[in-house]
Amino acid sequence: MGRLICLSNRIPLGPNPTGGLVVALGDALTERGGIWIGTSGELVESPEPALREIEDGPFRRLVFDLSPEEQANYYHGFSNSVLWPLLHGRTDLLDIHGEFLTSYKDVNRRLARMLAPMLEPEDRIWVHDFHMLPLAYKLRTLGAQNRIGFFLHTPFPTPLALQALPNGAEISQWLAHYDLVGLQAVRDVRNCIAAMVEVGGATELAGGFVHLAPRQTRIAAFPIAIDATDFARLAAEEIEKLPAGIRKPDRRLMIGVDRLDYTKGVPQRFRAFGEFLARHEDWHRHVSLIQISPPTREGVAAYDDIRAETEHLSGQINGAYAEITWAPIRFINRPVPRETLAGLYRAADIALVTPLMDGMNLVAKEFVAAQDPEDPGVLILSQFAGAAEQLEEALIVNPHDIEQMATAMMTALAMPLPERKQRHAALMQVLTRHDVHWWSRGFLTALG
Ligand code: GDG
Repeated sequence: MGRLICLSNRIPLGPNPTGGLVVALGDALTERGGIWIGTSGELVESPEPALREIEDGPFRRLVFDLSPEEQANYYHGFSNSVLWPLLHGRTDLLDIHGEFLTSYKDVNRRLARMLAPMLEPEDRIWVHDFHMLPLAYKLRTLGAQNRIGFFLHTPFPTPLALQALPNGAEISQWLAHYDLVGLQAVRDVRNCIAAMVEVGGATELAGGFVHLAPRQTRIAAFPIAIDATDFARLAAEEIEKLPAGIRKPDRRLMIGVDRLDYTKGVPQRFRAFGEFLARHEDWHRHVSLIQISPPTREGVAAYDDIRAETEHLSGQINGAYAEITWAPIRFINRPVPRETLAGLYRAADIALVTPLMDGMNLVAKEFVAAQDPEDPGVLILSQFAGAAEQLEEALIVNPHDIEQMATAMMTALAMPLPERKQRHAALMQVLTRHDVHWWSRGFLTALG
């Protein structure tokens, strides 16, 4: 069996890399002598046209540098200011410039040229996410015949949204050069096939295949997952280490954890909490919301806007309701260690996972896994998170409907223990049956 070669924009660095993808792919990479390839995180004026080995890890890792111009045009530009909003249906935020697309293609061509000479015929290639959509096309141009799979971590947009992109049809061409395109949810598979047919001129075949001459590609859903058993163990240990005062007998805790991104629906969540407080004066001092939102993609204008909006809203709600012994919202704009996060999930009574659009949303799964099965908290989950297709026993809400979300908060706070236990058991069964190993095995088996 050939090697597994994984590519993603960011790769886990350091001697003991962590993160969901490391758990998912680490075994396969170690067993098959695989390689993980991605950007180094370093900017240099003239990047070397060669991959550089990182020596000190459990599996081989190779990196390449970007230039400041590529960081601006390929990464912040086409990846984060065109593809990210497009894939989440936010065509109003598209920032289209010719030099963004040129740089995006150039970086992918350079990567393909560095990778192609290393390939052996039996190697399988697994490309992750929207930064590298054209990689298979570029590799095929250089003669690569390998099995190449692609997994998109975001949603796939509707054909109509895709038409907002001047090169919308080209996306279908790029996808058609993969043997397998994996998406998070069934809705994404439907959108992708429809877009390839309507915008790209492909033909739909039976069994999830599409034909775009001269190639045939399978499009299928592989909902990404977590190591639920391991996360449950971590949370049970870590709750004991939380600082005193986080849990109070007469105070319930809601939690939100999201990169500070406009797709995550944090303003809508704050408004709903404000609506809840306006409706339920008896709950003042007895419930608070911790919102952990590490900043991300700083320097892209839309991200500066979401930061200003959320700071304004949390300030407004705290200003209206806070008392000397209680503030309704603790809005934390810094990353929190993973262990603390696990303990906080377990300490929380309610998780608010209310994205306007999300590929999967792993926070929803982490919260469920972290709960005490004998006294579990309640998950309030947006219908627009990919996770909603699997986590049907959550309280499913429409994040645009502020009143409905405020009502769901009350329903969650009032939910009797037997119902909480029954919902949690059902959710946990989904997570243990479909864990992260099931996810990576499923994709690699389909690719093979
Ligand atoms: C993309 C897709 C898809 C967050 N804050 C902190 C922290 N986190 C961790 C969470 C979770 C991860 O980051 C976030 O994952 P999500 O899935 O919620 O969202 P994205 O970052 O947007 O990820 C998404 C995912 O890819 C996987 O395919 O589900 O739809 O958008 O693990 O716990 N971790 C730590 N400190 C923080 O402050 N340590």
